[in-house]
Amino acid sequence: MLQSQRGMKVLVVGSRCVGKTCLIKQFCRATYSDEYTKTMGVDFMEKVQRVGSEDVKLMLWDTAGQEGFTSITRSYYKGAEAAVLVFSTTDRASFEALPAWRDKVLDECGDVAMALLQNKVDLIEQSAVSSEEVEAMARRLNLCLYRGCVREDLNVESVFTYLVELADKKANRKASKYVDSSEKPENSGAMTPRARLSMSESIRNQTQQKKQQPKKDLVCLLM
Ligand SMILES: Nc1nc2c(ncn2[C@@H]2O[C@H](COP(=O)(O)OP(=O)(O)OP(=O)(O)O)[C@@H](O)[C@H]2O)c(=O)[nH]1
Ligand SMILES: [Mg+2]
Repeated sequence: MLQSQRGMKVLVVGSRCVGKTCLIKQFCRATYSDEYTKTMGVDFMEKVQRVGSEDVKLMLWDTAGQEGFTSITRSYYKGAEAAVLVFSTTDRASFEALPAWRDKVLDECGDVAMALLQNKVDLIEQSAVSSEEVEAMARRLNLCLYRGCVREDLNVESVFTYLVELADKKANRKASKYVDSSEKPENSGAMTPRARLSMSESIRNQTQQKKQQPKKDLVCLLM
């Protein structure tokens, strides 16, 4: 029997020349080039990724960092369930722009799964930001930080796997809230068996999620 495959739209955002297009090409096609061709407008690629026991079709949306966060159209962000915020080790401005990119995603998509990717760690000798600053930024934005290198394919797949798992957790949390509010019988102290079942499932999910949730101020540093 044919099973429908789950799709997930993931945004790749960040300033110009930080490696967004390379990241997507490395992940989807296992190719990399040192040549820089700036992205014009918006582009996207797909990849089916196994996460746990499920295949998820990731649709990775790429855009021109040069356009900045003001001019990018709403349609680019519409329906996204996750976003990776990329900056470059050698470009301080791309690091300082992170809060604005995070706010743009929040404004357009709401509280979707997000992660920070510090790219080009192969150029750490020419770093424009200290590791303390980067960790402080991740803490401030309350986002998981990946230090990666698209060129060497370091932490490319893991950042996307993390995002899918986080997006799932967020979706489960939303679903359990919905079940809670819709299944409780109105004007009655008694509960239907279905409502009771949903309720206990919801409580079980929430307890499990609490156990899995990192502490608020925790920065996951993944090398
Ligand atoms: N040293 C090094 N260079 C990288 C790495 N990742 C990407 N680059 C280089 O950085 C430059 C910019 O990469 P792109 O992927 O085109 O950057 P972008 O963020 O898509 O840029 P825009 O499309 O202008 O927004 C290219 O010359 C890449 O080869 C990396 O991990 N290490
Ligand atoms: Mg690009």
